[in-house]
Amino acid sequence: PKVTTDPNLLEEQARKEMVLQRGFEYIRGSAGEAATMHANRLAFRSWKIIPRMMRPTGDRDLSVKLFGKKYRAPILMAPLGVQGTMHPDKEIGNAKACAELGVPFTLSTSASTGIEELVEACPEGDKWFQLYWPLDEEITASILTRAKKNGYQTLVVTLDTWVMGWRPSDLDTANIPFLVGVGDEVGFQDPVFRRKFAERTDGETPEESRVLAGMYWCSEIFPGVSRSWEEIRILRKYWDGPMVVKGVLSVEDAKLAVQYGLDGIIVSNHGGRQIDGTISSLDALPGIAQAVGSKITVMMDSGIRTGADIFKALCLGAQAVFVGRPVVYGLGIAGKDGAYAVMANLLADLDITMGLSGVKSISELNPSRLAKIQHPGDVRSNL
Ligand code: HOC
Repeated sequence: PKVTTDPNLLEEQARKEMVLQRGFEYIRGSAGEAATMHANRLAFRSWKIIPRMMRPTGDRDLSVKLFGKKYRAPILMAPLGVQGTMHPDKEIGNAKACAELGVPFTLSTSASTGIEELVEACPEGDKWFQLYWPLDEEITASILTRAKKNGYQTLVVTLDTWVMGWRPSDLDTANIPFLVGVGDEVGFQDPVFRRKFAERTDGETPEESRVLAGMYWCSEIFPGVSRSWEEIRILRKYWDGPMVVKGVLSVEDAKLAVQYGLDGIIVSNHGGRQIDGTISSLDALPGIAQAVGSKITVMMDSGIRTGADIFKALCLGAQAVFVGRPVVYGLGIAGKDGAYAVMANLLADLDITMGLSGVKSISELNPSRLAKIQHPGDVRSNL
C-alpha cells in the first residue's frame, strides 16, 4: 500500500492498515489522557514561521555536524522499541530505509532485532544505540561492549523510563506481555510484581522459559528505581564515544548533564508516553538551549510531524531532532518502503520549507525567524 503524505491521515491509515494490528495500540498509546502528547503538538502550533522573500536559496544545504561527524540532515530515527510487533521487516527494514536516505538509525535496547543482527542485515548507514540501563553492571557492560564493537556511533541513555509510564492503551489490552513475547498469561507491568514473578522460578530457568526470560529482561531494564547522575561514570567505563542523555526537560538537569561530562542532551518527554501533564519538549527547548547550548549538543524529540516542525525546533535551539511514531506507522503499513516514504517526505518537506522561507543552510535558523502567538487553537486529536 501507498503510505499517505498527509500527517493528519497517517495515524488513521496505520490504525486501518498496519500489517500487525496489535502493535498499533502500543505505538499510538500515551500516558494518562494523552495531554502531554497533545501539548507537544500544540506547542508547535504556537510558533509561526516568518518567511523572507526574494532570497536565492537554490543550493540548499541541510547537513549538520554532530560529534564531529557530518550527517545529511538534522533528522535521526528515534529509538522506538519492538518494531517487530508492527511489521515483519522490523528494525532491519527501518534501518535500511534510513541508510538509503542518509539518516542515522537509533537501535533501542528493547528492539525486536539484536545488536549484531541489525548490523549483519544492514551493514550500511549510520547507527546509534539507545540504552535502557540494566540493574546488573555485567549486563550493562556486555550490551555497551557489543554496541561499540559493532560500530554504533553514539550512545543515547534514556533517563525517563526506569519504569514504563501509566499507559491505559497497554493496560486495557494487556499489551506489555505480548510485546515482550510472553503471551497473555501474565498481566500487570508493575516492576515489583515482575521481579517477584521472575524470582518465582518453579524450578525453571529463564533459558527454559520464555515467560521467565521476558520477565527477567523487563525487571532488568525497567527496574522501578532511577539511577543518579553520579552513576554516569559507570557507563563511561564501557563507552568512550559520544554519550547523550534523553529525557531532559529542565534547565537544572541540562546543567547537570554538562557537569557530569555528557556530550549531548535530548530534550524529550518520550512522546508523551511517560508522565502525562509535563511541559512539551518544544516549550522546554529554548530555555535549555539558551542555558547550555554553547557547552553541549542539544537535540529534541516528541511531536515532530512535519518539515515546519523541524524548522521551528532548530530555530529554537535544537541541533537535530528525532522522529518516532510517524516513521513506524509507515513501517507498520508498508514495511521498509513505508518507513522510507515517511522519512523521505520529512526530508523533502524540510527542504522546501527552508527554501520557501528564504533559508539556505541550517546555520541560518534562529529565533528571529519565528513569532510566538498566544492562541494556537486546537489540533486534531489524531496527531
Ligand atoms: C515492552 C517492551 O520506549 C516505549 C519504549 C519502551 C519500550 C519497551 C517495550 O514504549 O515508550
